[in-house]
Amino acid sequence: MLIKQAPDIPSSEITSESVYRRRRQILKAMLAGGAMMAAHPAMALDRYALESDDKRYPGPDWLQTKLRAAKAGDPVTGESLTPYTDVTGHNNFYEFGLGKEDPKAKAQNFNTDPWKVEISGEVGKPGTYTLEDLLKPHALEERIYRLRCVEAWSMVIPWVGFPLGDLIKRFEPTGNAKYVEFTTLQDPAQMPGQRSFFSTLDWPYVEGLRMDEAMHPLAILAVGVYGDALPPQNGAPLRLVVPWKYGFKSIKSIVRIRLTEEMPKVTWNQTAPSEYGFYANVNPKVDHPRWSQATERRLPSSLFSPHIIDTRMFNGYADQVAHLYSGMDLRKWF
Ligand SMILES: Nc1nc2c(c(=O)[nH]1)N[C@H]1C(S)=C(S)[C@@H](COP(=O)(O)O)O[C@H]1N2
Ligand SMILES: [Mo]
Repeated sequence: MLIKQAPDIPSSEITSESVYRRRRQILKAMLAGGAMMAAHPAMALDRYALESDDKRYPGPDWLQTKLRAAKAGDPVTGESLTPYTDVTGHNNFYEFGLGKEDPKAKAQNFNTDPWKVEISGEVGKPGTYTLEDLLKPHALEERIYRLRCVEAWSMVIPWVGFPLGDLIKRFEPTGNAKYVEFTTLQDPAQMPGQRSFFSTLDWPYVEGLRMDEAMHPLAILAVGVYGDALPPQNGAPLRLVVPWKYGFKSIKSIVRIRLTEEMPKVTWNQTAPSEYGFYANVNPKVDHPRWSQATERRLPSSLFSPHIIDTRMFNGYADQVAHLYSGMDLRKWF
Protein backbone atom coordinates (compact mmCIF):
# COMPACT_ATOMS: atom_id res chain seq x y z
CA MET A 1 0.00 0.00 0.00
CA LEU A 2 1.18 3.50 -0.81
CA ILE A 3 1.71 5.78 2.15
CA LYS A 4 1.22 9.47 1.65
CA GLN A 5 3.96 11.78 2.87
CA ALA A 6 3.26 14.60 5.25
CA PRO A 7 2.37 17.80 3.37
CA ASP A 8 5.31 19.95 2.39
CA ILE A 9 6.20 22.61 4.89
CA PRO A 10 8.86 25.22 4.02
CA SER A 11 11.94 24.10 5.91
CA SER A 12 12.75 27.71 6.78
CA GLU A 13 9.66 27.83 8.97
CA ILE A 14 10.27 24.91 11.28
CA THR A 15 13.05 22.72 12.55
CA SER A 16 13.79 19.21 11.43
CA GLU A 17 12.57 17.91 14.78
CA SER A 18 9.17 19.53 14.55
CA VAL A 19 8.71 18.18 11.02
CA TYR A 20 9.63 14.82 12.35
CA ARG A 21 7.09 14.96 15.17
CA ARG A 22 4.40 16.24 12.85
CA ARG A 23 4.97 13.38 10.46
CA ARG A 24 4.74 10.94 13.34
CA GLN A 25 1.50 12.53 14.52
CA ILE A 26 -0.06 12.13 11.08
CA LEU A 27 1.06 8.53 10.84
CA LYS A 28 -0.21 7.84 14.35
CA ALA A 29 -3.58 9.40 13.54
CA MET A 30 -3.82 7.25 10.44
CA LEU A 31 -2.93 4.18 12.46
CA ALA A 32 -5.50 5.00 15.11
CA GLY A 33 -8.07 5.19 12.33
CA GLY A 34 -7.17 1.65 11.41
CA ALA A 35 -6.43 2.80 7.86
CA MET A 36 -3.09 1.12 7.55
CA MET A 37 -2.81 -1.52 10.22
CA ALA A 38 -1.74 -4.07 7.65
CA ALA A 39 0.85 -1.76 6.15
CA HIS A 40 2.40 -0.73 9.45
CA PRO A 41 5.24 -3.27 9.61
CA ALA A 42 6.54 -2.13 6.23
CA MET A 43 5.97 1.58 6.79
CA ALA A 44 8.59 3.31 4.69
CA LEU A 45 10.99 5.86 6.12
CA ASP A 46 10.53 9.05 4.16
CA ARG A 47 13.18 11.75 4.10
CA TYR A 48 13.42 14.24 6.92
CA ALA A 49 12.87 17.85 6.02
CA LEU A 50 16.04 19.66 7.01
CA GLU A 51 17.31 23.21 6.94
CA SER A 52 17.96 24.27 3.36
CA ASP A 53 21.70 24.71 3.88
CA ASP A 54 22.16 21.22 5.35
CA LYS A 55 24.17 19.03 3.01
CA ARG A 56 22.46 15.71 2.23
CA TYR A 57 24.22 12.46 1.47
CA PRO A 58 22.05 10.36 -0.86
CA GLY A 59 24.60 7.55 -1.28
CA PRO A 60 24.88 5.25 -4.31
CA ASP A 61 21.66 4.30 -6.18
CA TRP A 62 21.43 0.79 -4.74
CA LEU A 63 21.72 2.16 -1.20
CA GLN A 64 19.18 4.90 -1.84
CA THR A 65 16.67 2.25 -2.88
CA LYS A 66 17.27 0.34 0.33
CA LEU A 67 17.12 3.48 2.48
CA ARG A 68 13.79 4.50 0.93
CA ALA A 69 12.35 1.13 1.87
CA ALA A 70 13.57 1.31 5.49
CA LYS A 71 10.96 0.79 8.15
CA ALA A 72 10.41 3.82 10.38
CA GLY A 73 11.50 3.58 14.02
CA ASP A 74 9.72 4.76 17.14
CA PRO A 75 11.15 7.89 18.74
CA VAL A 76 12.85 7.62 22.12
CA THR A 77 10.09 8.42 24.57
CA GLY A 78 10.14 12.04 25.63
CA GLU A 79 13.50 12.86 24.08
CA SER A 80 14.01 15.16 21.09
CA LEU A 81 16.29 14.20 18.26
CA THR A 82 19.60 16.04 18.22
CA PRO A 83 19.42 18.31 15.16
CA TYR A 84 21.07 17.11 11.95
CA THR A 85 23.53 20.01 12.09
CA ASP A 86 24.95 18.77 15.41
CA VAL A 87 24.85 15.08 14.46
CA THR A 88 26.87 15.79 11.30
CA GLY A 89 28.95 18.72 12.55
CA HIS A 90 30.14 17.69 16.03
CA ASN A 91 32.04 14.45 15.55
CA ASN A 92 34.84 12.30 16.86
CA PHE A 93 36.72 10.69 13.99
CA TYR A 94 40.42 11.00 14.80
CA GLU A 95 41.40 9.78 11.33
CA PHE A 96 40.28 13.25 10.19
CA GLY A 97 41.69 15.26 13.10
CA LEU A 98 41.25 15.77 16.83
CA GLY A 99 38.80 18.70 16.81
CA LYS A 100 35.04 18.20 16.85
CA GLU A 101 34.71 20.18 13.61
CA ASP A 102 37.62 18.50 11.80
CA PRO A 103 35.73 15.43 10.49
CA LYS A 104 33.09 17.53 8.72
CA ALA A 105 35.74 19.93 7.39
CA LYS A 106 38.22 17.31 6.23
CA ALA A 107 36.24 14.19 5.26
CA GLN A 108 34.07 15.51 2.43
CA ASN A 109 36.24 13.96 -0.30
CA PHE A 110 36.57 10.64 1.50
CA ASN A 111 35.94 7.97 -1.15
CA THR A 112 33.49 5.37 0.20
CA ASP A 113 32.10 3.95 -3.04
CA PRO A 114 33.00 1.29 -4.02
CA TRP A 115 33.76 -0.21 -0.59
CA LYS A 116 34.84 -3.69 0.41
CA VAL A 117 34.50 -5.53 3.70
CA GLU A 118 36.47 -8.62 4.72
CA ILE A 119 34.75 -11.20 6.93
CA SER A 120 37.36 -13.50 8.44
CA GLY A 121 38.57 -15.54 11.40
CA GLU A 122 36.36 -18.07 13.16
CA VAL A 123 33.65 -18.30 10.49
CA GLY A 124 32.58 -21.11 8.19
CA LYS A 125 32.24 -18.81 5.20
CA PRO A 126 35.04 -16.19 5.13
CA GLY A 127 35.38 -13.80 2.21
CA THR A 128 35.63 -10.25 0.94
CA TYR A 129 32.47 -8.60 -0.30
CA THR A 130 31.41 -5.35 -1.87
CA LEU A 131 29.18 -3.41 0.50
CA GLU A 132 26.27 -3.89 -1.88
CA ASP A 133 26.63 -7.68 -1.79
CA LEU A 134 27.18 -7.69 1.95
CA LEU A 135 23.93 -5.77 2.54
CA LYS A 136 21.81 -7.53 -0.06
CA PRO A 137 19.87 -9.89 2.26
CA HIS A 138 19.34 -7.28 5.00
CA ALA A 139 16.27 -5.04 5.15
CA LEU A 140 17.05 -1.67 6.73
CA GLU A 141 15.20 -0.14 9.67
CA GLU A 142 15.45 3.10 11.57
CA ARG A 143 16.79 2.91 15.13
CA ILE A 144 16.60 6.03 17.26
CA TYR A 145 19.30 5.70 19.90
CA ARG A 146 21.00 7.77 22.52
CA LEU A 147 24.77 8.11 21.92
CA ARG A 148 26.83 8.84 25.04
CA CYS A 149 30.44 9.83 24.45
CA VAL A 150 32.96 8.99 27.17
CA GLU A 151 33.74 12.74 27.19
CA ALA A 152 30.32 13.30 28.85
CA TRP A 153 28.29 14.74 25.98
CA SER A 154 25.41 12.93 24.30
CA MET A 155 22.98 13.02 21.39
CA VAL A 156 19.80 11.27 20.21
CA ILE A 157 20.32 10.01 16.66
CA PRO A 158 18.00 8.37 14.10
CA TRP A 159 20.29 5.73 12.54
CA VAL A 160 19.31 3.47 9.67
CA GLY A 161 20.80 0.00 9.77
CA PHE A 162 20.25 -3.66 10.59
CA PRO A 163 21.11 -6.02 13.44
CA LEU A 164 24.80 -6.96 13.54
CA GLY A 165 23.78 -10.43 14.76
CA ASP A 166 21.89 -11.13 11.52
CA LEU A 167 25.07 -10.53 9.54
CA ILE A 168 27.25 -12.61 11.87
CA LYS A 169 24.86 -15.60 11.64
CA ARG A 170 25.11 -15.60 7.83
CA PHE A 171 28.85 -16.26 7.99
CA GLU A 172 28.42 -19.25 10.33
CA PRO A 173 30.56 -18.62 13.43
CA THR A 174 32.62 -21.65 14.51
CA GLY A 175 32.53 -23.01 18.07
CA ASN A 176 35.74 -21.04 18.80
CA ALA A 177 34.20 -17.65 18.05
CA LYS A 178 34.15 -15.75 21.38
CA TYR A 179 34.67 -12.14 20.22
CA VAL A 180 34.14 -9.94 17.19
CA GLU A 181 36.88 -7.54 16.10
CA PHE A 182 36.17 -4.55 13.81
CA THR A 183 38.76 -2.54 11.89
CA THR A 184 38.50 0.91 10.28
CA LEU A 185 40.09 1.72 6.93
CA GLN A 186 43.76 2.67 7.06
CA ASP A 187 44.55 5.10 4.26
CA PRO A 188 46.83 7.98 5.29
CA ALA A 189 46.51 9.51 1.82
CA GLN A 190 42.82 10.15 2.50
CA MET A 191 42.90 10.42 6.29
CA PRO A 192 45.02 13.35 7.47
CA GLY A 193 44.80 12.24 11.12
CA GLN A 194 46.69 9.07 10.20
CA ARG A 195 49.65 11.11 8.93
CA SER A 196 49.55 13.67 11.73
CA PHE A 197 52.49 14.14 14.04
CA PHE A 198 49.99 14.89 16.85
CA SER A 199 48.17 11.60 16.57
CA THR A 200 48.39 9.56 19.73
CA LEU A 201 46.61 6.49 18.39
CA ASP A 202 48.05 3.48 16.57
CA TRP A 203 46.28 2.96 13.25
CA PRO A 204 44.10 1.37 12.11
CA TYR A 205 41.37 2.01 14.71
CA VAL A 206 40.15 -1.31 16.11
CA GLU A 207 37.17 -2.13 18.31
CA GLY A 208 35.56 -5.31 19.58
CA LEU A 209 32.63 -6.94 21.32
CA ARG A 210 32.07 -10.17 23.16
CA MET A 211 30.04 -12.56 21.00
CA ASP A 212 26.86 -12.29 23.13
CA GLU A 213 27.07 -8.48 22.98
CA ALA A 214 27.48 -8.60 19.21
CA MET A 215 24.43 -10.89 18.88
CA HIS A 216 22.25 -8.61 21.05
CA PRO A 217 19.41 -7.17 18.95
CA LEU A 218 20.23 -3.57 19.98
CA ALA A 219 23.70 -3.77 18.37
CA ILE A 220 23.43 -2.59 14.76
CA LEU A 221 25.52 -1.86 11.72
CA ALA A 222 24.42 1.54 10.42
CA VAL A 223 24.55 2.72 6.80
CA GLY A 224 22.36 5.80 7.21
CA VAL A 225 21.28 8.63 9.48
CA TYR A 226 18.28 10.98 9.26
CA GLY A 227 16.88 8.88 6.40
CA ASP A 228 19.88 9.31 4.08
CA ALA A 229 23.25 7.59 3.71
CA LEU A 230 25.88 8.20 6.39
CA PRO A 231 27.96 11.33 5.84
CA PRO A 232 31.70 10.56 5.75
CA GLN A 233 32.20 12.30 9.10
CA ASN A 234 29.75 9.86 10.72
CA GLY A 235 31.62 6.78 9.49
CA ALA A 236 30.40 6.15 5.97
CA PRO A 237 29.67 3.79 4.48
CA LEU A 238 29.33 1.27 7.33
CA ARG A 239 29.73 1.76 11.08
CA LEU A 240 28.87 -0.01 14.29
CA VAL A 241 26.33 1.43 16.77
CA VAL A 242 26.21 -0.08 20.28
CA PRO A 243 23.93 2.28 22.21
CA TRP A 244 24.60 1.01 25.76
CA LYS A 245 28.37 1.57 25.50
CA TYR A 246 30.47 4.72 25.30
CA GLY A 247 30.63 6.14 21.77
CA PHE A 248 34.20 5.04 21.10
CA LYS A 249 33.02 1.42 20.79
CA SER A 250 30.86 2.45 17.80
CA ILE A 251 33.66 2.18 15.24
CA LYS A 252 33.38 3.96 11.89
CA SER A 253 34.16 3.13 8.25
CA ILE A 254 34.60 -0.61 8.82
CA VAL A 255 36.68 -2.65 6.34
CA ARG A 256 37.10 -5.86 8.34
CA ILE A 257 34.97 -7.95 10.71
CA ARG A 258 36.94 -10.80 12.25
CA LEU A 259 35.65 -13.41 14.69
CA THR A 260 38.25 -14.45 17.25
CA GLU A 261 38.80 -16.75 20.18
CA GLU A 262 40.92 -14.18 22.09
CA MET A 263 39.75 -10.79 23.30
CA PRO A 264 40.72 -8.30 20.53
CA LYS A 265 43.30 -5.61 21.27
CA VAL A 266 41.14 -2.53 20.88
CA THR A 267 42.44 0.99 20.23
CA TRP A 268 41.45 3.09 23.25
CA ASN A 269 41.98 0.28 25.72
CA GLN A 270 45.49 -0.30 24.30
CA THR A 271 46.23 3.44 24.33
CA ALA A 272 45.15 4.13 27.94
CA PRO A 273 44.06 0.94 29.74
CA SER A 274 43.49 2.69 33.08
CA GLU A 275 41.04 5.12 31.43
CA TYR A 276 39.21 3.03 28.82
CA GLY A 277 38.15 -0.55 29.41
CA PHE A 278 37.32 -3.19 26.83
CA TYR A 279 33.65 -3.25 27.88
CA ALA A 280 33.12 0.52 28.13
CA ASN A 281 29.50 0.17 29.24
CA VAL A 282 27.95 3.52 30.11
CA ASN A 283 28.00 3.64 33.91
CA PRO A 284 27.27 6.79 35.96
CA LYS A 285 28.81 5.15 39.03
CA VAL A 286 32.24 4.49 37.57
CA ASP A 287 34.01 7.78 36.88
CA HIS A 288 36.71 8.36 34.32
CA PRO A 289 39.96 8.94 36.30
CA ARG A 290 39.91 12.59 35.15
CA TRP A 291 36.17 13.45 35.21
CA SER A 292 32.78 12.36 36.53
CA GLN A 293 30.46 10.18 34.45
CA ALA A 294 27.39 10.95 36.60
CA THR A 295 25.97 13.55 34.20
CA GLU A 296 26.18 14.44 30.53
CA ARG A 297 25.74 17.47 28.27
CA ARG A 298 22.91 16.66 25.85
CA LEU A 299 23.47 18.37 22.51
CA PRO A 300 22.47 20.92 21.40
CA SER A 301 24.05 22.66 24.35
CA SER A 302 25.39 26.16 24.82
CA LEU A 303 27.01 28.25 27.52
CA PHE A 304 23.64 29.76 28.48
CA SER A 305 21.65 26.60 28.00
CA PRO A 306 24.05 23.77 28.84
CA HIS A 307 21.36 21.07 29.07
CA ILE A 308 23.03 18.85 31.67
CA ILE A 309 21.13 15.62 32.42
CA ASP A 310 21.79 12.56 34.56
CA THR A 311 23.62 9.70 32.88
CA ARG A 312 21.75 6.41 33.14
CA MET A 313 23.12 2.92 33.72
CA PHE A 314 23.85 1.27 30.35
CA ASN A 315 22.77 4.59 28.81
CA GLY A 316 19.14 3.84 29.68
CA TYR A 317 19.15 0.36 28.09
CA ALA A 318 19.60 -1.60 31.35
CA ASP A 319 16.30 -3.49 30.97
CA GLN A 320 17.53 -4.91 27.70
CA VAL A 321 21.24 -5.52 28.37
CA ALA A 322 21.99 -5.75 32.12
CA HIS A 323 21.63 -9.55 32.03
CA LEU A 324 24.71 -9.78 29.77
CA TYR A 325 26.83 -8.68 32.73
CA SER A 326 25.21 -10.46 35.66
CA GLY A 327 27.86 -11.60 38.12
CA MET A 328 30.53 -9.29 36.65
CA ASP A 329 32.15 -6.63 38.81
CA LEU A 330 31.55 -3.57 36.65
CA ARG A 331 34.17 -1.56 38.54
CA LYS A 332 36.79 -4.04 37.50
CA TRP A 333 35.40 -4.69 34.03
CA PHE A 334 34.68 -1.04 33.23
N1 LIG B 1 37.36 4.84 13.32
C1 LIG B 1 36.90 5.62 14.31
N2 LIG B 1 35.69 5.34 14.86
C2 LIG B 1 35.20 6.12 15.86
C3 LIG B 1 35.97 7.20 16.37
C4 LIG B 1 37.24 7.47 15.77
O1 LIG B 1 37.98 8.41 16.14
N3 LIG B 1 37.65 6.66 14.75
N4 LIG B 1 35.47 7.96 17.43
C5 LIG B 1 34.49 7.30 18.29
C6 LIG B 1 33.88 8.19 19.29
S1 LIG B 1 34.86 8.67 20.58
C7 LIG B 1 32.56 8.56 19.24
S2 LIG B 1 31.85 9.45 20.50
C8 LIG B 1 31.73 8.21 18.06
C9 LIG B 1 31.14 9.48 17.49
O2 LIG B 1 30.26 9.20 16.43
P1 LIG B 1 29.56 10.39 15.63
O3 LIG B 1 30.66 11.33 15.20
O4 LIG B 1 28.86 9.76 14.47
O5 LIG B 1 28.60 11.05 16.60
O6 LIG B 1 32.47 7.55 17.03
C10 LIG B 1 33.40 6.59 17.51
N5 LIG B 1 33.96 5.85 16.39
MO1 LIG C 1 33.51 9.43 22.16
